[in-house]
Amino acid sequence: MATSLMALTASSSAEETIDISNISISSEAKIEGLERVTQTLVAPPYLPEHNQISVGAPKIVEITMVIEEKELEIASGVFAQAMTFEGTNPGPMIVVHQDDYVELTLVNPKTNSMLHNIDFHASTGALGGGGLTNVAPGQQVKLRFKATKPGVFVYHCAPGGAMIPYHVVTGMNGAIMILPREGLKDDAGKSVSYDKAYYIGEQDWYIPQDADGKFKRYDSPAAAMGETMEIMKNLTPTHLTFNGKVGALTGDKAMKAKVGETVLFIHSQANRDSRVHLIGGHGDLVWHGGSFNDAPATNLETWAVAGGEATAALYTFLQPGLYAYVNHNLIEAILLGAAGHVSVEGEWNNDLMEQVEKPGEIK
Ligand SMILES: [Cu+2]
Repeated sequence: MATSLMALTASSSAEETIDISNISISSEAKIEGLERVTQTLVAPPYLPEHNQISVGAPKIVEITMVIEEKELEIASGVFAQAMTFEGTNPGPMIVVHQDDYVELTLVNPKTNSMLHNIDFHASTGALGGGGLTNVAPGQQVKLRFKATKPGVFVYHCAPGGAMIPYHVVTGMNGAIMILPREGLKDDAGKSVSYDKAYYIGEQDWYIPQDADGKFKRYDSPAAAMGETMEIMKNLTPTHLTFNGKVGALTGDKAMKAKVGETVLFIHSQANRDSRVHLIGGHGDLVWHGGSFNDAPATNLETWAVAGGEATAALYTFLQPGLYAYVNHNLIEAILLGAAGHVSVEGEWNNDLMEQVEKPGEIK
């Protein structure tokens, strides 16, 4: 096993490493005198502490992410040999403002078995930083990129060859939000803000089954790889999760809001198309493809999330109760797991909806 793993990591590393020794540098980073701040990452669905409108000049935002290969229970009694940023699926949301610099230290502890890296869809430069961040177990690397485009964007591991889809669908992806310096604007260009924000990372999983249909459990990502790849090629996931486990955002783990509160929902899918629907609510403002420079669409019922992108939707809750937040392929939501809940407190408004007669005998 050790030999085949070495071969896999060695070949994937060789394919994707960028040789920058022959590239002449035309412009140095303009970071002289910029304030450095450290962002403490938190586990999804929460976002790190941040200002919606930037304060002062652009900053260098220092972030550390530790890669963790770990077994995750993705549904009751179903286990995946997952690969993660910071131990969670999805990885943590990063939040900065346009023109800030993101300075990421990526750590691959020696307890891991594989080579990893990170490709930021938000960044500009070959392979999104993937070629400059290859780290073997026991190494760390530091990458800085300028956040030039405002929006929400996926980041993911992409260590080369077949390892790219394997690392992405075993959990190694997340998202970054780059806010416009003056904050978000509605379709008419008027400033809007949110009372709270949630990050939902949708993940497709491909878990092999034994002859009796029981989901198999493996000792390491390398041991799981061959059979998992065979299931992956069918393009039919066995499980779809919001935030790493079927039911991670339902019941007492539901997202919470109050009547009158405006909530920003950021949804990412690094590999596969999805379609978000809030049952009982709407997307008041939806930034298609996550681009904050475009005017948001208004009053949508369902919004598409293409594989490899994040989207953002703003909704002000007007009624209390339990809202289901789903991938509106309802087979994927109900049978495979792509569903969460938003539990909303407050007073019911009969003007918007009322049960005029209770269920009773047909008259
Ligand atoms: Cu990886």
